[in-house]
Amino acid sequence: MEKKIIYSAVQPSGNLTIGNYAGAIRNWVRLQSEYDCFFAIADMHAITVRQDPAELRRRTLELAALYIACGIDPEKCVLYVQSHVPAHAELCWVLNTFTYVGEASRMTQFKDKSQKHADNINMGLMDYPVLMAADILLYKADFVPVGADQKQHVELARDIAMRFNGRCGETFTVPEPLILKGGARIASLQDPAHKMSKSETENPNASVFLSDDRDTVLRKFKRAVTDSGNEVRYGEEKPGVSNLLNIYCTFKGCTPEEAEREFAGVGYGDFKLAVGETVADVLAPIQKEKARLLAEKDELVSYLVSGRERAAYAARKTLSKVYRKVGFWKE
Ligand code: ATP
Ligand code: LTN
Repeated sequence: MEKKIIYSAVQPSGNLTIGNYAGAIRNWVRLQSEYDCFFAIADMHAITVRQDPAELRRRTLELAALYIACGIDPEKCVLYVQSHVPAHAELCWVLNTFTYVGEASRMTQFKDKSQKHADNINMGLMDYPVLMAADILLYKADFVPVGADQKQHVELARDIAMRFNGRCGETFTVPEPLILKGGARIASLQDPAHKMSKSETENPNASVFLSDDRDTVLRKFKRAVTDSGNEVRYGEEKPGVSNLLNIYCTFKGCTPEEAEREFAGVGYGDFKLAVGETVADVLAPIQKEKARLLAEKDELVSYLVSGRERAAYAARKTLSKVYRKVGFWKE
């Protein structure tokens, strides 16, 4: 039986946080044996917010190394850089004509980012989910594993696919978001009402980065906000502690009940230390492998070149079909 197809991507727009790991990459590693997977580095999405060119280049390679260090097997999966495959921009243009301005402007991320970058509300920011739909639809993805914040974009991709199929005939697979339980939303350590984000740089203690050394990880958890009371348990009135428990379970691989039992009678200080140590233990081997891959670049580059070729082949097939369906002439 043919394997179902998975597609996902992360933008090289900042240092990855444990939120990106828990909500995205960690889950991909588990999916790669069961599905045919395409994992991209979404550099075209990243430039919707101003980037320093040299930094973007550096981060792109770093993200590729990180994918592999986290356990993505570049021989099993297609791991590639989005801008290396021109079909993304080409399909995006066609899909733009199947997307309403009203739909795009209702996207939560567009509204958030417009507020955050009020001096640069560019067309790309609004077109972001259409480019994302192009990513997904080019590879006929059945499932798109993402954190809860991206669900709305995958739903728009579904709507665009159905609209195109309805008008031009069966062309695209209609994708489904795959929101995995646990780690789907890791909140900021300083404000549990907001998600932990890699572009949050104002408060240095809000996000734990995958590149943070042990001391930094422990310090950030030590400073994490907790709640009133002194019991370590889940509860709506305990958003800070619940977030820390969530992180603990994700990194330890245990259930919420097991974690609550383990920390019964333990004070906030010791609890935060235990969470920090657990996270730091998981990060250490990832950091070591990432450093090795970046030091011996040839291996990394060869994975990305092979990924580009495999991705371009699959994408070209879909794009040719779309061009035919919309009526573009070809000799
Ligand atoms: P930015 O701050 O640049 O918008 P981000 O940190 O929100 O970035 P993205 O590149 O938008 O990260 O997301 C990459 C993947 O990580 C997505 O699948 C997203 O859902 C997931 N993700 C991001 N932040 C979190 C989080 N705090 N908890 C769980 N998953 C997350
Ligand atoms: N917008 C996504 C990254 C992304 C993506 C995709 C995710 C770009 N293209 C296609 C899934 C499928 C993000 O910021 N997380």
